[in-house]
Amino acid sequence: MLEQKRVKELNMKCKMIRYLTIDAIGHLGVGHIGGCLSIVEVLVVLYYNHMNIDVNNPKMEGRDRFILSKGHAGPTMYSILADKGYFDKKLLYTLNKPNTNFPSHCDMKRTPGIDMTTGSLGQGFSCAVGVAIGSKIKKDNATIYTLIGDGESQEGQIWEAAMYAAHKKLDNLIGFTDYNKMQIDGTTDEINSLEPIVDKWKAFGWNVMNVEDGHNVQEIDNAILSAKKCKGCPTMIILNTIKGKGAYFAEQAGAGNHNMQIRPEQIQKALKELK
Ligand SMILES: Cc1ncc(C[n+]2csc(CCOP(=O)(O)OP(=O)(O)O)c2C)c(N)n1
Ligand SMILES: [Mg+2]
Repeated sequence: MLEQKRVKELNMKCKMIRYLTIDAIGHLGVGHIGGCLSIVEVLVVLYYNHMNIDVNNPKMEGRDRFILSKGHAGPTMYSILADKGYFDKKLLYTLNKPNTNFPSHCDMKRTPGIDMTTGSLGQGFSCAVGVAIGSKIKKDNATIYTLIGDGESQEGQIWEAAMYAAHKKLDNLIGFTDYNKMQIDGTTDEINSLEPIVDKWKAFGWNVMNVEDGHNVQEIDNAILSAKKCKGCPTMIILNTIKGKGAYFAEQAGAGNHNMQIRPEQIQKALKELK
């Protein structure tokens, strides 16, 4: 269990990361605000409580990796990496502008701290499986974390990689599903339901955990601690989240919040609510 003080600190971080992310996307006027805001808590718990990384040595041998397979949520990653000191926070305002090092989708050749180029749904997850195999061969004791979307989980490539990860007994691989129940055109249940999602991952040979509230830092932390103890197979942690969490206009837009235009007054109000 985390100490109450730590829970408070992590929740404050989440607020700040939301603030930076909404501000950066708002500055641009358009972006994947919904999918960026549903993953704030898991990224905060990982980057501030678990990952073995070194901001002064971003390519450190044997570091833990995080691969954001739903690469369209790059802006949340940039807020975290800026806060950790990988680059100046002011650069967040260059998001997706010409010649930026902060494209809306993650690019490992541009952004310090990004370990895999992602955005073509399904591919990042396969890359994570490859990196986990590499880490086993090197025996460097790294943990490889990856996060997929629920819409992304409709990609066949996800299940090919899932099968292989279990076959290779990758207990150094911890996956998260951002189960916000929404994709580009509507709800996952309408378009191509993932249910029964827990049973599917179990059937593929994974250790599976279902986090009822994917915005609760304590529940996420417990799940990660338990996943780290699991031996002989990879773990998938299902996070029940809300797309657009924490920005009133995005939550209200429902499925319309995927890649939405945002007005300055909406940003101002949302940022004020976070203060
Ligand atoms: C292979 C591929 N097909 C289509 C797209 C376009 N696309 C980008 S995001 C997205 C929806 C993804 O939904 P989900 O995984 O639920 O992520 P969320 O929007 O909830 O963050 C789609 C279809 C893509 N990036 N890659
Ligand atoms: Mg989704």
